Amino acid sequence: MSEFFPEIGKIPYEGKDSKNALAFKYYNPDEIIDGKPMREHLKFALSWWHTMGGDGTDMFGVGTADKTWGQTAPEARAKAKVDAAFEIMDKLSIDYFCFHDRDLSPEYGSLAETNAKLDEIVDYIAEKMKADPSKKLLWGTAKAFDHPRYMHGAGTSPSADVFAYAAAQIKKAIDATIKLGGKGYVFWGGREGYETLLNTNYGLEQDNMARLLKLAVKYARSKGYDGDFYIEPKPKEPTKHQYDFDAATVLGFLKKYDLEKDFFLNIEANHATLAQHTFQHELRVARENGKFGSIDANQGDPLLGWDTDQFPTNIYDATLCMYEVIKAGGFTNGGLNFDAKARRGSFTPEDIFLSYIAGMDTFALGFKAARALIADGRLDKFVEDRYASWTTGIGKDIIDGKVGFEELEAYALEKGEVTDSLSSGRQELLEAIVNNVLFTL
Ligand code: XLS
Ligand code: CA
Ligand code: CA
Repeated sequence: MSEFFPEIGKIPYEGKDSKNALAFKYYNPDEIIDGKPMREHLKFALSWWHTMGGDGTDMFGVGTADKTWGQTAPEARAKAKVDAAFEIMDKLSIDYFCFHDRDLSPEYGSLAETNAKLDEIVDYIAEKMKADPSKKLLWGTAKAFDHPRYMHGAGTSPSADVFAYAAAQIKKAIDATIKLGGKGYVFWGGREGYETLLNTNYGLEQDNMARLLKLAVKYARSKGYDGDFYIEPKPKEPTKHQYDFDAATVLGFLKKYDLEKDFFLNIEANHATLAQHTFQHELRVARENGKFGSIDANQGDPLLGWDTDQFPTNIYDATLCMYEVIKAGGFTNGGLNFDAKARRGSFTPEDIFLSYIAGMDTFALGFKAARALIADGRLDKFVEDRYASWTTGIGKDIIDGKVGFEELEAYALEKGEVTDSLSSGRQELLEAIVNNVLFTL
């Protein structure tokens, strides 16, 4: 089979002194760290939608990059996409991919025809995976938001017919995920939200969303699926108010509807910042609640209030992200999906590789920096000392449930003013320690 990128070979790891644009400076896939190769710690994934389909189209202009893969007929293009994707993954040493059903194969005249054509592509991918078992599916999902039928939502549509259609589509996407051995299935809100409460039955929409998720779990488990389900929080865009606003909102939803057993969170960096949180905040909320699942690695632009899905190049954020991942015990079923696209002006085939190299090197460096921060120990020690009052005396009694308000009042009356029990939060020192560790790597 002829190559799509004959001018680009397998991207080598050349180390930080290399000036070769088409080489990794920090990502050394086979470097063994704590007994396993870096590729298994990071579990990088290619996003089918941006990489294989995203041509730079935006609200102000047509595409700038050619993502036709040399084919005009949809069936042939879908197959060529598979071949090109496997070539990209291979050349970049990426082991995983993620898809929406309609990224793999578009809609045709009827649902039955669309499903049949999707089956053909899924079979084709399964064959490729059989020939090269190093390529794996990280997660699958359904594009239940782009067609006009989903203009008012899918699971939260006012139309029960639309709900049924979405369920049928998701059923098929779950089948594809299972067939390709995926260990994750993502629900990102899409158009599950509202534009105005004046026309919205908020309570029914939330109940129906939960109904859809329960039906999905029931179906997938009945087919032997033992992977995770993820919800991917996002506060806005496309709707003004997305129901899965942020990690904390989703946790409340999962609890209310008794969905905690099956669902974890897929945290996207750009969605965190749109919710006015840091990426690390969202990861911390997920981890502290035992719900850390997977990551969509990208970054937004602090000057823009929309989802720019840029390739991540911010080492500081990547470091604090990997710090949370390591503290969460690393990835199990999840991984690092590059839900990211090269800028519209970065339109050449080579830019696909250059942007992934930038993102992968950023996370490899972030991983090493996070490990160094933990090994350095100063941050952890500081936090431990800061909360030392909870390990003995009255703090321990509170935690052990040994005291009530009366005892606490007696303690406070006896103790007198307590301002002196506080010590400095030392934020500047801690930020300097992070810099110190980062720049001595
Ligand atoms: C959009 C989301 C989407 C999900 C998958 O903002 O990031 O791409 O990751 O549906
Ligand atoms: Ca995403
Ligand atoms: Ca996004």
